[in-house]
Amino acid sequence: MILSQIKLSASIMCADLGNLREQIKILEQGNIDMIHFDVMDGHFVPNLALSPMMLPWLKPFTSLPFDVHLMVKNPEKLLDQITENNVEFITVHIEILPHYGIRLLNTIRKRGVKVGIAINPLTSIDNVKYFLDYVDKFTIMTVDPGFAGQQFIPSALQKVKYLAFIRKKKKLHFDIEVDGSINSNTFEKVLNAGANVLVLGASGLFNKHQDLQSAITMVKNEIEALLQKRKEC
Ligand code: S6P
Ligand code: MG
Repeated sequence: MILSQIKLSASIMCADLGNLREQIKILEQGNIDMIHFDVMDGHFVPNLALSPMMLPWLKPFTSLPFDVHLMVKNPEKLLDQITENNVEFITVHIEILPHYGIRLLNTIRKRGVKVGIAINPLTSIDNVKYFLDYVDKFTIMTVDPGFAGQQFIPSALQKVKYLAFIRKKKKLHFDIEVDGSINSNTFEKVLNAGANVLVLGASGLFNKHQDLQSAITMVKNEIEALLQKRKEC
């Protein structure tokens, strides 16, 4: 399976929230690679989403790794509550980092958690150069953070390409993730640009008209076919 080069991360803010444990079981049985757990504070983004309070109700019931995507102004206030649940990744936004960035990233890493940095559509990619040695994953936001169901922003592809270029040039190993409107219409674009982690949300996986199991199979077949096509070119 060439699909193993690509990791699929399920954005459970878009799942059936009344049956979250069951939904996560299905994701696990379908060999999805990661749970993407969106936290919003109503300040960094004009919306509220999942809370770290939910982690003890979910994390112990699955072996899937969790990536907590913090769309909040003050991530340090939530660190204890998140890391005591043994999550694998914490992803913070580059837009809040200038104030205390390296200290925050080091604190996350010291707690045995991998570090991700997310970059908004209107934020320049230039500053990533300061973070290359501290990061396990960059997340290029392909929509404005805060809401599901938005339109893909094509200019984000340039950022993915740039990261793929730097990673190769400097022989680094960070993951390049894309988050926002990742679905049948955009898989090929983001894969060709160099993304290797796809966040699947409302449009890519948790389609209300299809059961989750069939959606997983469909997505995997689609991506496998795209990778196969690319290999043959
Ligand atoms: C957006 C959030 C994302 C969403 C995902 C929704 O603020 O960070 O992780 O959950 O984008 O999926 P879709 O397909 O509706 O964009
Ligand atoms: Mg997200």
